[in-house]
Amino acid sequence: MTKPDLGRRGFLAGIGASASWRALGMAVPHARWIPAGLVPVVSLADDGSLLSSLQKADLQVLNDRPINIETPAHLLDDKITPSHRMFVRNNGNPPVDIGNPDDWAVEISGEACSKPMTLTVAELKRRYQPVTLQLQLECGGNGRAEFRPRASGNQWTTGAIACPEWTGVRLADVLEDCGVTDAAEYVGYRGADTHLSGDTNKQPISRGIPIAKAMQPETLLAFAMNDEPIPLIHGAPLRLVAGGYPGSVSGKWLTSLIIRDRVHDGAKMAAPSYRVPCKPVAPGSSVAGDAMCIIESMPVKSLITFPESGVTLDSDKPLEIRGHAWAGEHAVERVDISMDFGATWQRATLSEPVNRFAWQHFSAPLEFGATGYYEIWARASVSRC
Ligand SMILES: Nc1nc2c(c(=O)[nH]1)N[C@H]1C(S)=C(S)[C@@H](COP(=O)(O)O)O[C@H]1N2
Ligand SMILES: [Mo]
Repeated sequence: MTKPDLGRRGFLAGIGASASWRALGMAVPHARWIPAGLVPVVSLADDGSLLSSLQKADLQVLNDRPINIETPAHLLDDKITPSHRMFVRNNGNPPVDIGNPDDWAVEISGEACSKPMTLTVAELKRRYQPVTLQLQLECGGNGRAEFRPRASGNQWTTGAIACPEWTGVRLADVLEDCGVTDAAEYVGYRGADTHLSGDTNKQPISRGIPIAKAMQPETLLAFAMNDEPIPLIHGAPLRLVAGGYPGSVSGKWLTSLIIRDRVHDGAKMAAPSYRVPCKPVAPGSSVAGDAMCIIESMPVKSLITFPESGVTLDSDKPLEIRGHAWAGEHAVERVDISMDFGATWQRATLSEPVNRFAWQHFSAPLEFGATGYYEIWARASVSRC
């Protein structure tokens, strides 16, 4: 028998005892072969036990290292997305043990912060007015699976969107206390997740938002989601929520906020990450880094959430279809529905958003004539985007 090539595995002394493996609470018979930096897939659950306890059993796992999970369209039917139906997008390994959530500290500093400070979650809750808003988070890569030619990265279909209710404090209130100066351009974040390589000098992601976005009254340092503490996988105990921007700016497991006097230069800020061509180009064109712009407000989109795609209906009664529409920082003006492959469109009933940056709901009664195969298409539009 040949001896296995150990490679980095030669340095494994003690790895089997690292926090994420210990959190499994059971023996790992082959622990000595665990590669450096590897975390157990199953320990990513909120209680450190099994993946199924994430209660995302109905969702679609796209990747397990790092864990990325999307939501089938018909499971996004709720007006307020329940936590167990929210997609998961991780760039690295989430922290395993956050200790007492109220003692969690976030450091606020940077070139454009004249009074750097460290605040615990308990202090944030005590000092600032709580705000509850419904805010949509959509991964910048949502819909990528339909790109031709294929784009690299997780092949999200339509399910990297959610619109839960968040409770937290306004980032603007906190920034004011840190004496934000006129030089402020950007607010970068750092989180407690670790790089997949196991290299502690590297961060999986450290993005951020322009100062104007940070100052909007809807931009939150959130500690609760749908009236419960934020689940670990979604960034407990404290995350940024900047609705309407790509989800990547809404940093999870926040350990620091850096008030920059320039565009933040953390991990995954440089081109081509989370950028799009500044000017539209033909699919597949290669675009130079300096012609790629940071994604800010996300584009307009709509999603039919009822009925489920692929259903067989045995009734010739009219069917009320429904779904949501959103457009980054903009309100959606109208949604139209077609059941004849786009030849004609009927205007759907569309609700107003409950607050800025919350998705809107549409519905439309459909009459089916002859029995057969139908495709129902939805198209949302905005006046300015
Ligand atoms: N610290 C940290 N924050 C993060 C990420 C991450 O990997 N680490 N992923 C980002 C991305 S790309 C997205 S789309 C959202 C996803 O949030 P969710 O997993 O709660 O749905 O979190 C963002 N915040
Ligand atoms: Mo994302």
